[in-house]
Amino acid sequence: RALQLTLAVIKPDAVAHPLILEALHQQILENRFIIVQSKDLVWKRKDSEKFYAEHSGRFFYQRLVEFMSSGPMRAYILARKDAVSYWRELMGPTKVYRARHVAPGTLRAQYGLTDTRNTTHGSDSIESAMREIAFFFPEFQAHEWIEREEPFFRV
Ligand code: YYY
Ligand code: MG
Repeated sequence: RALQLTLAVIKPDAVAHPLILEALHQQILENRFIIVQSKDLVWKRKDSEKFYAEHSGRFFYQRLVEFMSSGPMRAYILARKDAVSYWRELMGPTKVYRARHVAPGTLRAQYGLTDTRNTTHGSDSIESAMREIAFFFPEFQAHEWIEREEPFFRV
């Protein structure tokens, strides 16, 4: 399909700094994503554990779970041509020091603080996007939205 949805999240480290939050939001607009829905929210530790269950047992899991439930974040359902891979490209590599070396213009390279406090999340596949959108926006009917909007979409 030409039109794709992805889940993007501005993590607590970036939301805590108004200018960085603003810069990231601006990047979404400049890269011609459609903001389908967005909301500010705070996770309980349980939400954090559930969302990152695939990483349980990894050495960084505890610090990740703690960080992601440490303060407000902003979640977006974004639509665009190739939304999933386009947003991942824009974010850059997971680890900020690596990002600064291999992809200096990316969001994580520019604004990331550490490998954990790395500013943003993005779904890594269409399947993850559907699951993660449902996690953050349980009322949203993703497939219906695409069916309805795609005929009007021009790349
Ligand atoms: O999908 P992405 O966020 O780029 O990376 P993942 O490998 O899925 O890891 C999820 C999340 O875990 C990452 O964004 C920060 C955190 N993390 C960490 O704190 N330390 C690491 N060495 C690797 C990942
Ligand atoms: Mg991931």
